Formats: sequence, C-alpha cells, structure tokens
Amino acid sequence: MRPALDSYTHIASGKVREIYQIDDDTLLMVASDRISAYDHILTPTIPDKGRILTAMSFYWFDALGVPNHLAGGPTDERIPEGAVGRSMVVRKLPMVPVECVARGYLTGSGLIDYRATGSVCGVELPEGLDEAHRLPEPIFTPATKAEQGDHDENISFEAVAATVGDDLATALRTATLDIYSRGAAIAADRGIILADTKFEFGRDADGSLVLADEVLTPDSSRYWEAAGYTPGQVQPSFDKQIVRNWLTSPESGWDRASDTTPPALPDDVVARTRARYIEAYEWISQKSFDDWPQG
Ligand code: Q0T
Repeated sequence: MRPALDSYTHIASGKVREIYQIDDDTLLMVASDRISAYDHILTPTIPDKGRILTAMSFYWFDALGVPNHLAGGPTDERIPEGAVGRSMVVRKLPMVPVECVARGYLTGSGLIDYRATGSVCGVELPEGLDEAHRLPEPIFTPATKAEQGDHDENISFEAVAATVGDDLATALRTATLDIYSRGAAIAADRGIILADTKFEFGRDADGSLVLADEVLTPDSSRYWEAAGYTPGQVQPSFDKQIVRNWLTSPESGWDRASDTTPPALPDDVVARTRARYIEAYEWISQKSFDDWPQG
C-alpha cells in the first residue's frame, strides 16, 4: 500500500512544485502541471507537464553520471498513489544557498548585464556580442536565491566566495561548468542548444557536492532548436513559445505591461504546449513518454 500524500509534512511550495518530508533524511519533491510565463502562473495547467519534467530530470541525473540527491526511482514505494511519475524521493541535504548558473550563450539577464558593463557576474566578455551569441567559452554566473515572487540577482564569484568560502565557491564553479558541458554536448547530439541552465547543490556528509533540485529541464534551462538558431535575434523558447505567442497576440486581449492576470489559455494552445514538452523529452532521452510511469 502506498502512503497517502497527507501522511507527509508539507515543507515548501515553489511556483510549480511542492516539497514534503518523508522522514528526517528524506524528502518527496512533487512536480505539478502548472506553467508560468511572463512571471504569472497561468490557467489552465498543462496536462502531464509535471510527469514530463520529472522524466527529464531522471533521464539527466542518469546521463550526467555525477553524484545526485536521488534516493529512489520513479516508482519508489514511498511515492503516494497519484504522485507516481511526477515525484522524486531525494536525500535531505544541507543546501548551498547559491543558484549556480552556467551560460554558453548570451541572453536574458546575462545580455542585460553585458550591455550595461561589458561583463556578466564579473566575467569580462569580448566587445561586440549581441542577443543569443555563443560565448567564447561557457561562464559561471551565480545568482542569489530570491524569496518567492522576487527575481534572482546575479552576483560575482567574489560574492559567492564571501558567502560560502573560496574553496566551496571554486568547487561550485568547476562542478557547474563541468555538468553544463556534459549536458550541452548530449543536447547538441540531439539538435538542441542548451543556452544556459541553473543547478542547485547540496552537500554530502563529507562536504562533497551533490547535484540536487530538478536538472536540465526546460523550467531550469533555455532549450533552443539548433536548426533554427539565428544569432542576433531572440530565440524561440523550445517549450513556451506557443504560450508566449498567444499571450502577446491580439487574440488574447492581454497587455503584458498591465498588472492584470493573463487570460486562460485556449484548449489548442494547451494541447500544442503539452505536445512540445513531450517532444522535448523524447528528443533528449530518445525514449517514449508512453513508457513513463503514471499513477
Ligand atoms: C532541498 C534539502 O525546490 C525547491 O523549492 C521548491 C518548493 C528548492 N529546495 C530544495 C530543497 C533539496 C533539494 N532539491 C534537498 N535534496 N535537500 N532541501 C529545499 N528547497
């Protein structure tokens, strides 16, 4: 008999997932079908999004081959019925309070900072770079973990070192760039550019880094189709472009600059977005999503 979800203590809510405590050493991370765009949680949900992103995290944890926080498989008996397929049973670890971002391409807050200062998080970049340009080499651009609803703030390597010490800061940078390059190489083989990504790390009893959180999902990373890559222009988001295009079209009647709630997504936008998430999982993992557990 699988336990009931309400037999576990709820300990945290994210925008799109929930964390429960299984016991002193073990957490349950449950991904929801919620989707966000332009800093809003949208309605309705995208059916199966939580399962698809969980399937991707499991794929990447295995493919990356670095120590990670998983304490069980996707059908672990500690996962409640109804949460099977969208849950991870993980070791409860002391977390490093830094968002560890790797960027191979210049966009988003990286581009904003570069345009203002010529550097990102203190990393000096060559002149003449523009939207979506590939960087000479991937860079470590850490950020603070903001309170919910706020935005993470880019910080320098020195600021990380001041918070966690020089040795741990150096280990975070090395691990972040190493894992990014492994992931980007696998994605490149599948025709996907992993423009940037965010990792979170816990620490093992011996102090060594353990890859935690979700990994290399489209919620934590920018996925671009290599086939359409056009440096100098904003790249379409692999997963969310259908939603963004509709929200910013006259058809939606919504003004992104207003502080109004976005309108509910039409059925066809929901269905096409769900298909896109499945496509991303199947491209990356080269497995069928039909084979992913549900329950
Ligand atoms: C964590 C102990 O996902 C988060 O919040 C959304 C609700 C961030 N977060 C992660 C932890 C993890 C992980 N992952 C872990 N292995 N051990 N805490 C807590 N918050």
